[in-house]
Amino acid sequence: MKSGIPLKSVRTAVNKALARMPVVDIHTHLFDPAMGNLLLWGIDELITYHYLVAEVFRARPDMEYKSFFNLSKPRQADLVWDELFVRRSPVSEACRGVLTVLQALGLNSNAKSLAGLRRYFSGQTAQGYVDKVFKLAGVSRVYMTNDPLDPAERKVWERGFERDPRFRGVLRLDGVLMAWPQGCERLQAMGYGVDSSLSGQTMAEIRRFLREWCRRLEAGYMAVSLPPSFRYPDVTSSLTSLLIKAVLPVAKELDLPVAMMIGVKKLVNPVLGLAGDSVGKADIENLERLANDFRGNRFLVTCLARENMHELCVAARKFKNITPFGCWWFLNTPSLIREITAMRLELLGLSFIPQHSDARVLDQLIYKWNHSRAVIGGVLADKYEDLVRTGRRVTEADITRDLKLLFDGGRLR
Ligand code: FIX
Ligand code: ZN
Repeated sequence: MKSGIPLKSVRTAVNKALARMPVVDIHTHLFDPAMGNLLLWGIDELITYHYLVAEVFRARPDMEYKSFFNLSKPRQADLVWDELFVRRSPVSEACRGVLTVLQALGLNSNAKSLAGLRRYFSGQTAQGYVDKVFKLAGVSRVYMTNDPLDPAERKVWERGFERDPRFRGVLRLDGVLMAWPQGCERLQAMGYGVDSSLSGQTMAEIRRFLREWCRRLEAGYMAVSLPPSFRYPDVTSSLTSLLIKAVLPVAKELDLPVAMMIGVKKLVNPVLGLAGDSVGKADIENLERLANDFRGNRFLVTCLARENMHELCVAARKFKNITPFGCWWFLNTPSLIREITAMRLELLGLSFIPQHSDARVLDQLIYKWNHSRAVIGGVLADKYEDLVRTGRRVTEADITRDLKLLFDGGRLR
């Protein structure tokens, strides 16, 4: 019988095991490198990330939105670097993230300008850089966010390309579900016989759309982001009908989970673009009703409001078909990852997916996972130390087994 790890060595053992554990990143906005410029990478993309755009306007409240967005991307990056990284200490999580990436690449975190850093990135190729970043981040595969209603992306899928198995498809449905009947016109343009009345014929065509694109993407799941006002059932909303007559039946048929990302208020400040979205508390009772009514469906759920994360844990204790995942967006900060992960371990044991990166720029995988590993490793070590204090024997094999449960993407294909 393998002897257990002594209490004083537990923390080291956990962090070593987590550093060795390749993670499956179940939600990103990255694209297979074969999809060309859809995959964002490099210093200018890193510095103009919408998280930093929101912060630069706080640093420069005098600056007109137009005057920033009219700049070219490199000029925007120069301004953000100067304001957030040179003229003050880059203490925010998004700023620290950039420095973690530079350090991992052996680059200068104290550079006064981006010129030197740009030389490094101009020497990289997308394919080579994917290999390097996945290795540095300890990531084995990522799930993309694919939207066939986006003409630029659809063109690439229709042209076809050799898939990189590390980039898995996900059918994102906001364009269909959240913008009906605009979604209707776009589906018509793709050749689906739908009409805005949500007739039986329309539902059949939407199910055809879902099947065809889940197959083309080899989708690991379908996903939608929902506002805090999400209601189920809501006979007045097209969303409820589309969910119960199209999405959930097809998801069950294809044995695919449906990811629900709940609590985003889109474009509260539209001039900020992607940086203009906000958060609101949702009523988790609606999710409980949906999980209850559709027990044959699997739901991957994350909430944007801190307050909702506790309710989500409890809802998952009541409905085994709910899997909480990730510390999404405004919750993806060390203090909140720590709080949420501890709460989940204490209420759900190991039956959740602790984190996703939401990376929009390839390089971000390095810091999002470096930072999350450090925090989640710390919380896990607390839990294992508590176990050892009870006399429970904890071995390295136990820890590795448990980490696989948490980080290998659950039952996703
Ligand atoms: O809906 C989503 O997938 C969100 O993650 C994004 O819309 C958001 O812009 C983001 O990048 C959050 O990290
Ligand atoms: Zn996202």
